Amino acid sequence: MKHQFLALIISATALITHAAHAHDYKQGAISIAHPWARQTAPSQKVGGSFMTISNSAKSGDKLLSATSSIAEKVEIHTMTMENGVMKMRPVSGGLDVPAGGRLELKPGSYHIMFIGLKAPLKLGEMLPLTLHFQHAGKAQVKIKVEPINYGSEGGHDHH
Ligand SMILES: [Cu+2]
Repeated sequence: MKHQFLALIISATALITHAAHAHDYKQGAISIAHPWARQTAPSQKVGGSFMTISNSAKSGDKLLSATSSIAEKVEIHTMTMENGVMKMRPVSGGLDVPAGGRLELKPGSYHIMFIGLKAPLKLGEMLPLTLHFQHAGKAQVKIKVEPINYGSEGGHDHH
């Protein structure tokens, strides 16, 4: 009984904390929830960004590409297992955002990759990113820079 009560308090606190720093964007039928990136070391020239993209339309959409002024190049990456090693590579043809469904960009899976960062990503910064959708068009979002261990589940080894 006591444990249940404690669990309730903890999950309520987690909800409030999440709501407090969540930020969401909308473009047509597409919603983008809490786009974020991990802070980077000064010598680090690459970084990844993650978010949840939902589609309230009756037909599917596609995330075709992304652009940002913070890096020389922005790519959409997938991670695959090759000979027991996780490797990432650019996706071809974009990523599906199913009708009434969602696309999750998260560590160890699909992500937006910044190649040739012009400056280190600093904790708390809000950085510009434009997402290009096949049907919804361009969505301008701000990526929030989170701590290095944020959203951690398995390493994301950047080459
Ligand atoms: Cu990558």
